[in-house]
Amino acid sequence: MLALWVVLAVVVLLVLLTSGLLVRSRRRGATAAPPAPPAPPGAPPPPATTTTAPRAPAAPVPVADDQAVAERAPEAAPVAEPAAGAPPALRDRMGRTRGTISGYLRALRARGSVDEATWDDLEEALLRADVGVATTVSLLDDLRAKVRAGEVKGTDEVLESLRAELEGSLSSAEGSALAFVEGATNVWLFVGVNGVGKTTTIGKVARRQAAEGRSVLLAAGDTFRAAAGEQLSTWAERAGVEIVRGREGGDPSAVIFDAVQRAAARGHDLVLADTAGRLHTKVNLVEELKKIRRVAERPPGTVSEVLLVLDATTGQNGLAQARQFLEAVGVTGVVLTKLDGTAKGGIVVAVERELGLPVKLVGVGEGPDDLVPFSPSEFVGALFD
Ligand SMILES: Nc1nc2c(ncn2[C@@H]2O[C@H](COP(=O)(O)OP(=O)(O)O)[C@@H](O)[C@H]2O)c(=O)[nH]1
Ligand SMILES: [Mg+2]
Repeated sequence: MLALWVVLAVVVLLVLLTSGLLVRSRRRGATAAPPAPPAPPGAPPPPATTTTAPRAPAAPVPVADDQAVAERAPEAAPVAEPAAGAPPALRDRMGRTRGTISGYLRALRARGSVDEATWDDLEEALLRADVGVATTVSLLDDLRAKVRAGEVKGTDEVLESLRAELEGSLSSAEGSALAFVEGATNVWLFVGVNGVGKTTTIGKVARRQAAEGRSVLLAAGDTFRAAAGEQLSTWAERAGVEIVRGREGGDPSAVIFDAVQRAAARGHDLVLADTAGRLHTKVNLVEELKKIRRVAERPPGTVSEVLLVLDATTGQNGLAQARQFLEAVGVTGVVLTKLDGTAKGGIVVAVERELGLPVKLVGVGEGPDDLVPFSPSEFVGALFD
């Protein structure tokens, strides 16, 4: 009897042991990483990170105004993010603006005939998209005249004509690449009020320009806020480019001057200069920007772009702000940011027609690749299709 109990106990022990082992081995199987899926045919090789890394440090450059330039970073090669990817499609990021306009257009097409309600709806659609009163009135007056003259008939033709008119009024920007003088130390100045996206845009531009083979150096000309320098340093690291920074509250012109000298000495061909959007109340911002520009122009510096950064979500108010910068610093083009977050994308049209400036770049998100060259045909196509 005792022997039977012993045999039973051994059997139970064995069963328990083997089931425990099984459970453990199953668990191990479940936590192991699944095998990587095979790469799709024709997939690109993993991006190289070395293309955007800064050059090896050279001999130190004399600092022109040592009270202003307190820090330079990074001396050691930082680890850059993977090479810049393809920018997103403009139309995919314009969802809110497209939503505003397309409802009206669908209703108009369904009605077919052109009457007073057609003009009211068109006016409402354009105003809601923040094309602006002056531009809307002038666009629709031209269209009405064409309908009266019998040149344009029916809703489809009216919409086609409006589309052509809009595209035509934006054509100054089609293919307007950012200006760059070969063999020079180019400076691209970024100006605009606080919060519009200057620093973020510089980070995105740095990444793309570096990926295209230019040797980029960032100049932290917003010395008003300590956080602005930190933010630009982070972007410099992400893009794998050098940065010249100043002391908080230091002279921004001195930072730009030092950055240009350093770029020339080290063979960087493009300086992206950040500026403050607001200064200490005693200092006039426009006067400061004029000084920065003069300093940046001193040989070997060549200011080839002065980009006014505007926030699309501020709509018509942004235009009013913009005017104060225009003449003072000789703006060459506009970067319109946050087009992804607004239903008021029509501001692009107002910027071009009312400021007479080309929109060169459009910000469509907060990520490093969320910046696209502006294409009028793509923009207008996204509104109408
Ligand atoms: N959604 C969106 N946010 C943006 C874009 N560009 C900048 N921002 C955000 O806007 C805020 C202000 O940007 P910042 O570069 O600091 O503006 P700055 O004061 O002009 O330098 C930040 O939170 C950015 O992430 C854009 O194109 N889309
Ligand atoms: Mg900033």
